[in-house]
Amino acid sequence: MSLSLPTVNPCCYFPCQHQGVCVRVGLGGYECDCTRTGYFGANCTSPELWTRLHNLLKPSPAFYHFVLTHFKWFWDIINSTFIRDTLMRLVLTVRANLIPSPPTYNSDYGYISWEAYANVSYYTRVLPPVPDNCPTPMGTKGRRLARGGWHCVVPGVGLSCWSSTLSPFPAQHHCFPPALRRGSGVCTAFWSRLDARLSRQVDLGHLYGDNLERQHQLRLFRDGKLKFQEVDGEVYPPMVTAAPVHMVYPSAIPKEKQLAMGQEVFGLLPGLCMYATLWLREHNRVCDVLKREHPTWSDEQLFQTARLILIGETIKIVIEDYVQHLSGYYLSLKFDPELLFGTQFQYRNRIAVEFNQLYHWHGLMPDSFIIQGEEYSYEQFLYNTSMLMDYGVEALVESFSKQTAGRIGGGQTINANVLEVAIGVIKESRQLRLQPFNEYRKRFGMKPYKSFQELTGEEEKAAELEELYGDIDALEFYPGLLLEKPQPNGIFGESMVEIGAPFSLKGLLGNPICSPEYWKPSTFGGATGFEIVKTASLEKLVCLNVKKCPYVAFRVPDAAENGSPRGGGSSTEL
Ligand code: ISF
Repeated sequence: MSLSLPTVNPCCYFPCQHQGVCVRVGLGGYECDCTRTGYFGANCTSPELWTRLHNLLKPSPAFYHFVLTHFKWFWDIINSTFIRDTLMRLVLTVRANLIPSPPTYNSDYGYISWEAYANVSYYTRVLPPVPDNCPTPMGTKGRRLARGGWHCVVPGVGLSCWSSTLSPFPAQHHCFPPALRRGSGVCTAFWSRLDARLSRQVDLGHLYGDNLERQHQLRLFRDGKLKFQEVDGEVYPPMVTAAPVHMVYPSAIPKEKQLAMGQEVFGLLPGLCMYATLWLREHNRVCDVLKREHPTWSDEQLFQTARLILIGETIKIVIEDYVQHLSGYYLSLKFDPELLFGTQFQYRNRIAVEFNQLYHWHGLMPDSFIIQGEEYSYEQFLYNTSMLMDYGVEALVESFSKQTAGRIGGGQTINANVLEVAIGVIKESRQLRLQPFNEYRKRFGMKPYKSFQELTGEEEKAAELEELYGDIDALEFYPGLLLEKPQPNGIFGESMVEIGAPFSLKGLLGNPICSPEYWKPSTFGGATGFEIVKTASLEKLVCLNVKKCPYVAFRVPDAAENGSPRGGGSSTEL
């Protein structure tokens, strides 16, 4: 590589391919460490023999995505054979192998260090930061100064597609590491508290709180149950006056109207309060089941065992309902930790900056919320404290299940009310010096895009992006994910799946309950509890906890009838 300026860090060029590690040597030199990459040569570009063979046989992501989302008759057969297990094992191992475990870098350490390993208050990261003092913000490519005005490049029209508004809520983290440099912020999702500092696991912190003091305030200390209140014969989370925990609400809302939930920001959206209510009812229901079987058990043992059961249920639902829906696959996904028992798999997890960035799916939020035919604006919906109990869980579940969500891929409009969040993600990525989108494409086994046209599949946005970035290799991570052309009938592009799936699956199966030591009936209070975990579903979560079972799905009913988006017809653009 010719380097005219001896002061430029050669690693700014990202010279090392195939996961080779770039190390600066001497004044202007570098070395690529190609150990165990399957490649050799100065830049790890020459494949070893078996790598060459492997590459020849390896199907492209586009190919297997096509196969997995077409030929329903074929998959209907596969799903009833042992091949389903074999494929699921393959999916899990191939995806999990893309995540470094133990974790490697963080935003302060672009090289392996004990500090980065041991300091769990940081998000980890898969790719090290762009080195300091590179010629351009993205290394050596693109413009010297990133231009502002992000809303200009998240254009596009209309909402579309087939996800119900029941699905955005899981993806809402609502929390954004404020001005915390180096991304050590706290983040929460419906199914996992994405908190790099604490458990880094699906631990249902949104239900139980993220520390013992909060948990104790939320507990009834009777029969393992959580505190609750009854309104019109229905169970809801208690008010803050009865369970004194800090909740984030506008100051105008008095404590008597604030619901107390494990996650302090859940008051923001009635959809989150609805999920909190469902899981609260489920916890107390499971406690009743356990108490019947184990009348001698203490409150503590009932509580702890119920919590493990709920964690198991959550993972089951996330894989077999939520990810199944997002993937659009005809292969029937399976949550079965035993699939991994014969393989090498590490039961640990740490949340990565990249996962946190990628999971800001605010594009799924609709423009307004239709509850029982009544339209609510964001202003009426956010921090609406009466909606949950006025309508009840059934009506909310049914309404969210039937309303079409927005779309993520293809640069669709992000609703103005959540646009600030998207802008915040990009600002954070700059502060954290995230590597370019194309470097992530390569890291996760995809070919880098050669042009903006190839990325977006059209001309107009491509030209706009060309103007802004100057070079496809300078495109940033999050904008790349949002602007990539969606896969046929999908809600997002190839990269979101190829990069998101490894983080997602590693986080789900890396849970201790999936380890051989934990995954047995006794952990869950016996065969009954184990069975609850193994047979959990979104529908059961709802229907066992309401009086009249509503329509419940991550998929809007229309799309289900059309067979869209799983192959066949094209998705409906509204
Ligand atoms: S991405 C995602 C779920 C959560 C995130 I973040 C998916 O889109 C996803 C899609 C497919 C699969 C997994 C996750 C499947 C199982 C696969 O690994 O291909």
